[in-house]
Amino acid sequence: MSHTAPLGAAHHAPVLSAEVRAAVAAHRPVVALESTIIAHGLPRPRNLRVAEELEGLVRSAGAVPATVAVLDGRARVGLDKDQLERVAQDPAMRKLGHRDLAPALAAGASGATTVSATAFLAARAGLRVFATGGLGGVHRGWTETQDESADLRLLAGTGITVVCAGVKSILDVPATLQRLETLGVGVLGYGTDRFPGFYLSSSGEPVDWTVRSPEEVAEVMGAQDALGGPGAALIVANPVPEDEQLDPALHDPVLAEALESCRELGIAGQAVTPYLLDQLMRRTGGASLEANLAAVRGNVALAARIATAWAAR
Ligand code: PSU
Ligand code: MN
Repeated sequence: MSHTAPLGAAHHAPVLSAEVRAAVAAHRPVVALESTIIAHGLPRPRNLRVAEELEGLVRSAGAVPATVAVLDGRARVGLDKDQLERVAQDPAMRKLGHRDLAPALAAGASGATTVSATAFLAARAGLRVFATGGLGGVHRGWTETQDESADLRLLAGTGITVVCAGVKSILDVPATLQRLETLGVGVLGYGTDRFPGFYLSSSGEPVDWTVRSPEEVAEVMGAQDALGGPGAALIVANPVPEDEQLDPALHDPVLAEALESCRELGIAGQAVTPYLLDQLMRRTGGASLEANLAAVRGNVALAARIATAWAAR
């Protein structure tokens, strides 16, 4: 390393893949993708096919995918084929929120990044658009557990546009929307005036702002930049199409059973969300998985169009 390189722990800086680095430098559209959904939110071996499919969706829309993960103590933005395979297949991949990044880098550990860690690393790498399934948020029973996903606080201080199907329906959705308001995170309904419900097209809660095209989202991003001030995320809440949603009549009773079982087993902390998603999948005979995948696909495709509209400005 030359003496002009940054002193200290330069080897802990995020590593952009060559493709992502070139795209960022040339202001071409890039979409950040998280890896926790791959490693901990979807069953093997389908998760690898989904990871590849999502990257393919971004590419076919003319943008560059940047899946984010930590491998052997390196934070990576943009993975090659082998690295993506490892995220999907290695059972030792940890679940890393933003606060876990420094210890993971220092320990040389490997892990998948949640929304909080992905949004942080993607923004550091200069990316503006990020797609996921459903955000974390305030869990039901918050008064007992104080379980609120670190996603919310991180998004409050990170200037990135997150395309999602709302927040996971296993959460207390009205409380999460209230927290987003308090934290100053903007919420745009994409083609809807109802906040989407992750597996369901609508959570029944209203949203204050509706946009109808990627160009409109880019306009909001531009206005946010022009205003200046502390960066906060912009949430583009994109509903799963009604004909691909989970049957709403199935959702509520099955979720109640899953929550009960989670309580009985005393599952807490980072394990709660993967446990509930898995329980819903089992108790709906796989139907929740299909709805989750439909939501993610729609979000990734929309994120690619938003990144393209943003790059064209
Ligand atoms: N969206 C999905 N499936 C997932 C997640 C999002 O469709 O598994 C992940 C994201 O990584 C999100 C995390 O940040 O779930 C939330 O976990 P927690 O509630 O422990 O913060
Ligand atoms: Mn939590």
